[in-house]
Amino acid sequence: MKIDIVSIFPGYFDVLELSLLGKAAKSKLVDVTVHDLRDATTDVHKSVDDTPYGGGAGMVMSPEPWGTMLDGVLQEDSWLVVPSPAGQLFSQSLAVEFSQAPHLVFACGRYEGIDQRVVEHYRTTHRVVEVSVGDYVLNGGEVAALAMMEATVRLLPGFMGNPESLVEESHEKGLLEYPSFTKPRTWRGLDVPEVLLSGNHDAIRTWREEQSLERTRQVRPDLLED
Ligand code: JEK
Repeated sequence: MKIDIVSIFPGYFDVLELSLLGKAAKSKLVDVTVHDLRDATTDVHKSVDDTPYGGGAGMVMSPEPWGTMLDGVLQEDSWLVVPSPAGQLFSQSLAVEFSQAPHLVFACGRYEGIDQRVVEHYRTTHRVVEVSVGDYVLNGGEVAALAMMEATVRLLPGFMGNPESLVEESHEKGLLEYPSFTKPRTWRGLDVPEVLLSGNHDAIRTWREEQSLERTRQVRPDLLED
């Protein structure tokens, strides 16, 4: 999979070298290129923003550098992903869809976001997705893009040789995960639940299912509706 990222803070993505994503890159599973939006500006000040039509606080990213940059980066088969607090909520199912795309382009805005005509324009030629990573406000799209990339790349066949846990994830189907334990058996007076030491795999499976269900009831009852 090829991933291109456009941002005025390309340094944000230096962490990709250290992360699991870096390992995926070294194993040729993904090929990530980061672009500085300011390289697509034409004025001496390399300006990328302007005041909003209609008034209001803050600045809006100008469409011109985005158009220049994206015309160069987008291919026929690219999906354009635009992190936005007003986007559809990112989810595991969207991560699965992204993992099946040949080319993802992340357009990371700053300030109050990108002139909406950029999305409107590329919708006529490409699959464009405006996505939010949660109901809170970030300062830009970079951290959101990192989260979406990590969720996507770990699903690629061959990533970290981990098909087993992916099968398990698809079994859990919308419930929170059960708690995990490792050695020692007793830590600061706290014991590992007896059933996990029993060797009774039916009992362990049942206990884990109950734990998942109970945790979901307590913390995320919305996941249990219907
Ligand atoms: C992309 C710029 C910053 C900050 C104004 C007024 C209520 C805020 C844009 N889950 C997510 N949260 N935030 C983002 C995100 C934030 C971004 C950009 C993504 C580009 N910003 C910013 C304030 C406002 N709004 C109405 C909400 C707009 C995000 C994702 N993905």
